[in-house]
Amino acid sequence: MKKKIAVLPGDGIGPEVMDGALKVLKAVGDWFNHEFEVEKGYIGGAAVDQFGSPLPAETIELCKKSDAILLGAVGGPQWENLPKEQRPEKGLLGIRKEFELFANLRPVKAFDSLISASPLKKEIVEDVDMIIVRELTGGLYFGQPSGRQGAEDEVAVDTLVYEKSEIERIVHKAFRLAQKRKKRLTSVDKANVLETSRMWREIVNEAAKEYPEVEVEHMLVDVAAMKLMYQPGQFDVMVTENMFGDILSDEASMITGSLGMLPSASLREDAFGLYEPVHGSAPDIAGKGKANPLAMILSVAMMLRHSFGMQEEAEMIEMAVQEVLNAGFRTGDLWSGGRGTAVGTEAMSDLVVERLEA
Ligand code: GGG
Repeated sequence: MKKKIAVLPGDGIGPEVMDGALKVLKAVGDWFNHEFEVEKGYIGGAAVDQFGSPLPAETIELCKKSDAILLGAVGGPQWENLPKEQRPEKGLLGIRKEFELFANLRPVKAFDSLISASPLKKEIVEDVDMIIVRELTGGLYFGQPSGRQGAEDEVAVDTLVYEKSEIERIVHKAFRLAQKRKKRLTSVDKANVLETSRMWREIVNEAAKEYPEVEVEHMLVDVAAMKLMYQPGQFDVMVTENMFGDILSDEASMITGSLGMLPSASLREDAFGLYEPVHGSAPDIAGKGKANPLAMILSVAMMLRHSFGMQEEAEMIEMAVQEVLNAGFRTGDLWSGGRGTAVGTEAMSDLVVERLEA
């Protein structure tokens, strides 16, 4: 099979973890005789430096002629004081909006050999196999007005807006996913305070009539945050709005041992998608060869499965990652001393590639 992939390494540790992921992609392509044509583009701070914009037209064009997008990370202190429209994060938000990638799937499951790496108790972590479905193109991240107001900019405004259709499409996506899994859906909101959440609940209740086999519960976001730390095994599919999903998935990453383990897929209704690690650009370790490449590598597996229908290829990557972890190799974020072997970004990626080639 022949596929074209837009590769946007971005900033900070993005390029390092992307290098490892591309080696993995090549190894899978060679094994299965697929032709993965990759073309690199700019996004985030790197794009600001090159083109003066965090999402240049060249990048949008590249993505339009591709079958999927792989993205590393965006952001860094050197761009923090730029005007809002030029900040690296605007590139990421912009690409999600441009391609209507409204559903961000973030699976949370600890690899067996990492259960002890989680700060949570073993018996809490071992049952977890959940997926967070985060709405990605609405809510506080995009609502208008947004910015400073008042004669002296003494008021800061962010607006939380959701249109019915935006909630409907993410809720139905989550129900369909729940149908294929354990048929349990937790909808997370703040309906005791927010109007958008009240509408969210109404829409979930209405949609639920079309999926009678799916058991639905509503949960306030504060309760969900607490339950993720002491009863995460009760969740299967969790659907929530943009900001809550961002926060809850970082929290849930602790179940897997590290934020460096969490991949994600940003999808719409067709096969096209953007795949990126949940983690950001980690400027404190950028360029030091310390970053964990596994979330980026596992994002490649998600791309193969969701965008290209390559189930066997995706499983082969996940198995290779499992074997490397079982053999005791750990990047710094997973390393707590004791037995095992501490490795850096490149070595970890090469170990996965070795397993794929074996
Ligand atoms: N790979 C994800 C990344 O770069 N995240 C940085 C960031 O700005 N994220 C905002 C968001 O995901 O909403």
